[in-house]
Amino acid sequence: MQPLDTRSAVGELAKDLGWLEEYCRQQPALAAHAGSLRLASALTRNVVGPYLEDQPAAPLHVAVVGGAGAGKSTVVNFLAGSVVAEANPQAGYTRHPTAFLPAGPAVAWPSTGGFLGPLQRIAQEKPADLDEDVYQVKRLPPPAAGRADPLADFVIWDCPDMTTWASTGYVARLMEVAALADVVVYVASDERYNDEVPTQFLHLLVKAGKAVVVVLTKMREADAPALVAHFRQEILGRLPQLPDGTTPAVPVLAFPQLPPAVRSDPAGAGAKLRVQLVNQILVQCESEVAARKRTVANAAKYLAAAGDGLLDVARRDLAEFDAWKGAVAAGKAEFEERYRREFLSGEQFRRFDRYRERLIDLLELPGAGRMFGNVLWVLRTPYRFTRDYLAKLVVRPDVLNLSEQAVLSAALGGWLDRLQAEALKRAAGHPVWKGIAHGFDAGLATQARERFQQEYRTFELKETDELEHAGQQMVGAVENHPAVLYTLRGGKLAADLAVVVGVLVVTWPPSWYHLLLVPLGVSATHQAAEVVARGAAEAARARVRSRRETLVSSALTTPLAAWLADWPATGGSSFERLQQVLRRVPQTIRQLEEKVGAKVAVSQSPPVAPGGLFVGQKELPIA
Ligand SMILES: Nc1nc2c(ncn2[C@@H]2O[C@H](COP(=O)(O)OP(=O)(O)O)[C@@H](O)[C@H]2O)c(=O)[nH]1
Ligand SMILES: [Mg+2]
Repeated sequence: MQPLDTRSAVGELAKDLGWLEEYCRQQPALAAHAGSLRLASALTRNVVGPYLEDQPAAPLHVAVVGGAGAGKSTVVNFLAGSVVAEANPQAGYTRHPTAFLPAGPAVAWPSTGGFLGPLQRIAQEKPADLDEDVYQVKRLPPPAAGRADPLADFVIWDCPDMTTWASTGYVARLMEVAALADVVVYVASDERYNDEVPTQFLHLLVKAGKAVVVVLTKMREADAPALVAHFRQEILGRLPQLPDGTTPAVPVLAFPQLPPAVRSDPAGAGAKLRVQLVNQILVQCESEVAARKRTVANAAKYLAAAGDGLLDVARRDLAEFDAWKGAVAAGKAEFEERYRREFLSGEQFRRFDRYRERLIDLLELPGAGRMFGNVLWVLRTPYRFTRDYLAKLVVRPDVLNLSEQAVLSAALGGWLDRLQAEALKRAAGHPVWKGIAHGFDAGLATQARERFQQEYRTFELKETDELEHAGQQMVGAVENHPAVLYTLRGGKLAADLAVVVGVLVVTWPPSWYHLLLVPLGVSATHQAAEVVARGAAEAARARVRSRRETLVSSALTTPLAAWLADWPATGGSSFERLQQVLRRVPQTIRQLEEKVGAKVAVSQSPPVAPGGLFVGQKELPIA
């Protein structure tokens, strides 16, 4: 794979996961799922992408996360060694992440597309409650003379609170930074250490293979060991296994109630705690390259393992969409069947009789022949009377055939009622159906009827056209083909003459009653011509019926069914997109996982930079 392929694979995966995230956000019940989708796309963009594009490992990232008022900003200050983050008693105060860069040479930021998603870097200092898709960057003051900064190669992130999955804004921002992190410091206070949402978030981070350090805050000093033990058992005890089957080791530190003097002087009065915390981070990061490699490898493993679960919603929704489409299609078939049964089968298309009569007229001789024809016409008078009399006896009065429009609108009513009933029945089972049931409450059926009405107008024009066309075609087949016309006329004339001559020859010399055979004979030839014309009319009628069936389907039911089927998917193309996402995401994840695996394997033993990054820094001098 060329670098460009990597880039487009990363971009595509991130885009697909991002689309699915947006899609899930439309269903409030899926907020947490949307959050994990955001984490997945952010892992792709912020970790996998830069690694595969050979971005340098430095700086590593530490993200401080946790519930509202847990003490995150306070912990950030301990990591930084000075009071740099706004600690604020107001819950939910921090709305966007802030990155604290180490003092010293400028820190290189990855230059890959999609890094940190929509988050824009803001240059000016802003209060932490600015609720926009931004992140702030602040530079740490240089450490006091004679002291080294133990986290000189780390960016420390202060993050928005994790209190609810329902926020689209700051949860997404939090996920961007959490995904980026090589080490996550999870902060929980003694009174809220087992809150559900932060705990779910913690579990998610561990599943994603993040190195996590837990800091428990604000307990009484004497209660610290018990709380730590309790937390290990209750919260960490329920941690899921890692993708490789092991249970993650998560160190837990206690930051008991700190007097303001300690909080305001983390490098001095608070140094003991600071050393413990920094050491926990450093032991997770043997070297930059190794730490980043672990972050990336775990991210790829997580994506591969979680990919299926991440797509669950899509798969389920697609199945429900398919069920809805099935119901729409079944309704369409029923509609068409009803139209066939209640209208088409009984419809005579009377207009056709006119064309049939014209066809028979065409067979009459023009010009001088008309005289002969008139004679025959007179001769056939008794036949005509008898025929019309018999026809009256035989033909049943027209069965009351419902008008086409009445049948269509009844069939439409049936179709919509059935769909509504189905939606109501299944509404409790799945949001797709619930949405449809709501739609019916809000006038979906009326909308459908209006659309149908519009389509019906076009249909009406087309059906009149088609009927005329079929009739004219039938007559035209004779009228416009002189050869056919003269053959038929000639044939009929020949038959009539043959009858007359035949009667005369056979009965010569004819007596008056023999002559009666002449009108009988010419009536018979005429009857034969009528039978043929009737047959032609019937064939044309059958063609019109089948054409009409096609027309109902193409002009009325197919467009309406398409509209109904797509209705639950706002925008109209969600089915296709869901299908595409389902097909593409597992493939792309596999490709990227392979690529990460190969790259990690190649650089298995990285040379440690001279004067290794953390050498001699594992133990901080306690002031
Ligand atoms: N009494 C006491 N207050 C603390 C301690 N740690 C943090 N606080 C206060 O708790 C509030 C929330 O802390 P902060 O670090 O801003 O939490 P965040 O919302 O998670 O960033 C602030 O008013 C802090 O001053 C502590 O150990 N003891
Ligand atoms: Mg804070």
